[in-house]
Amino acid sequence: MAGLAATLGSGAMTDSISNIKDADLLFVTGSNTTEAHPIIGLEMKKAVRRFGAKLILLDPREIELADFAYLHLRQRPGTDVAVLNAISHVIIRDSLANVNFIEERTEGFEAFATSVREWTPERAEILSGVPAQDIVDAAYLYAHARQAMIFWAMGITQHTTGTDNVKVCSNLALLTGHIGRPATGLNPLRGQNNVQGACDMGGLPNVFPGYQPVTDEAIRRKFAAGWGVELEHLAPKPGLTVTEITRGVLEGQIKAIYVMGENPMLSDPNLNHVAEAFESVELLVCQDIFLNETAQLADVVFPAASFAEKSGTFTNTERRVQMIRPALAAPGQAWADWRIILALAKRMGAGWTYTSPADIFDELAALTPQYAGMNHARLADGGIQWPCPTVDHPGTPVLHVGKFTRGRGQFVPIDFRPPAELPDEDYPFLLSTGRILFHWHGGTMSRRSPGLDAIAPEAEAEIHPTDAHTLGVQNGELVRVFSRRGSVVATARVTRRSSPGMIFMTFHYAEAAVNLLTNDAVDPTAKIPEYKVCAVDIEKFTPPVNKEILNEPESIFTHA
Ligand SMILES: Nc1nc2c(c(=O)[nH]1)N[C@H]1C(S)=C(S)[C@@H](COP(=O)(O)OP(=O)(O)OC[C@H]3O[C@@H](n4cnc5c(=O)[nH]c(N)nc54)[C@H](O)[C@@H]3O)O[C@H]1N2
Ligand SMILES: Nc1nc2c(c(=O)[nH]1)N[C@H]1C(S)=C(S)[C@@H](COP(=O)(O)OP(=O)(O)OC[C@H]3O[C@@H](n4cnc5c(=O)[nH]c(N)nc54)[C@H](O)[C@@H]3O)O[C@H]1N2
Ligand SMILES: [Mo]
Repeated sequence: MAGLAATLGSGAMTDSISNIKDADLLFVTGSNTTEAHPIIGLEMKKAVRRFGAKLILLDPREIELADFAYLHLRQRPGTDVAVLNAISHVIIRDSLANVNFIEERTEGFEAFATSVREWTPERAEILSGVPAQDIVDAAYLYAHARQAMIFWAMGITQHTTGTDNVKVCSNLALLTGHIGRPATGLNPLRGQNNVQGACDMGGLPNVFPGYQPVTDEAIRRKFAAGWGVELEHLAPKPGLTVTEITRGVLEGQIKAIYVMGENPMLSDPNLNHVAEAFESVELLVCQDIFLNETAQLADVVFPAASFAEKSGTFTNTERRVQMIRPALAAPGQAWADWRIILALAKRMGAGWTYTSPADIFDELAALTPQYAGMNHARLADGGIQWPCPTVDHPGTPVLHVGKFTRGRGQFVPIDFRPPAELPDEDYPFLLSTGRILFHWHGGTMSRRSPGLDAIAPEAEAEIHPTDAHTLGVQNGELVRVFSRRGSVVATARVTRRSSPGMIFMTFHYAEAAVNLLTNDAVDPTAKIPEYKVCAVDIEKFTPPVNKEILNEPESIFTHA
């Protein structure tokens, strides 16, 4: 895998945040940008209000960006392939495609054009609920724009069709040539402050740093030499993903888990299943800045220092590598993560000699082409965007200029597949999960802030007024939401933000851990779980004693 596919796999923005103001069209889908990426959200608002950009929003919910949208397409969750194929259909049908770009820069157009021939806007409307005329309008707006940027986040990827969804976005950019120039491109907004960096460092089961595949013997030789280890110690077989590890424990394949800065006991899907695995694994080691729900089950806990207490680099969503420096001393026995790992490696007999994060970075840069021209001394003067191949290279604000890394951009025909579990007679509502501005994931950090907890103190279930009326539920009353896998109690928030038949909840509240409900079906390629669609039912709830006790399993999910 090379080039565009690898970039999409690595999921970095192909363009830069500072170029957003220069776009005349923003296509945002599956990203609640003003809540989850508020700084980028500000740039989008500025582009629309101050610089006259048009915003197309493809999102099932009436999020804040809807107020800024020229066109808001509200699809049924899980029907993005239908809508985006239909937009491509109109672009080809009405001769809006960028023929020169397709000829010079792409391949696979004919097969792709054939694949979307049947995807009329009318057919997409039946599946998605988006009016056919809105699909036509979106096609014209996107194709006619001079500079159009596509943005997406978890609303696109957290599906069993996540990879397909990303590919249909890519087809759209190739069809119109909206890539490889400033203020265009495919711009996945990465989630955590350093998830981009973690992936760049090889924090994935199938690659070494820089997305270099473990299956390639030449690559393995290079890393064996660079790391000073025997070739046979570098496994040629890709490892397991998170959901596969959970299953691996239950099937007896996995004996030990070492968790660093993650809280799977709240963030993984189908928590009852996860709990079974984490309770039964022979050895569980957790390295975290707090004793989170997962660490509470651990045999060994290593206290780590937080971002504000250590030095190193974070790489953000636009591929910018930036230095962090300690502003505070780490409390108690907490150490920077690299020191903990180094100490452990030494006890296990590894001859590691690293003396600082700068030292580790130099080894990384020597083996990772995208980072080759960077070092801590250079980064001290400001962040640099990869690829940065040499020490005098300024970094790369826009990817794929003039040529795709892989050569030609590949069109990929994609057929529609429905989500793994849809509402039925027994579980008639569709549950979608995500975030609000005020909290962070399982709340391990944000719920320790009295200010944030005062603003958003309790778990809510967003429900449409029509459904609330049918169920006899008033705004602010308690409801029980339950799926085939579990049950939680939350406060009803009666609002038109979600459509009839849909419930939206966050996963920020341990006492109403929404992942007790979610489905652990995953995308076959990316292995990302389908957090955005599962079937639930909902009923009014009268608390007998204490609502916290009803969320199972009580001992683990009650927030400390
Ligand atoms: N305040 C805050 N900010 C955060 C985080 C946090 O926990 N709190 N977490 C960070 C992390 S790790 C991440 S990954 C990002 C996530 O950032 P986002 O992905 O923007 O956040 P989500 O709330 O998961 O929801 C994404 C959007 O997808 C929409 N959606 C739901 N179903 C579908 C669908 O089928 N198709 C489409 N196209 N859209 C759909 C939802 O309505 C929502 O607007 O946020 C980061 N920023
Ligand atoms: N239902 C549902 N579930 C989801 C999602 C969804 O949209 N819906 N989104 C998914 C997504 S995109 C994500 S990214 C995951 C997030 O899931 P997690 O990553 O499991 O969630 P966090 O709460 O961010 O956990 C981070 C942990 O890192 C610790 N930590 C913070 N800083 C440091 C540090 O410097 N060193 C160490 N060692 N530890 C540190 C924190 O204390 C915390 O315990 O959740 C996923 N789960
Ligand atoms: Mo994320």
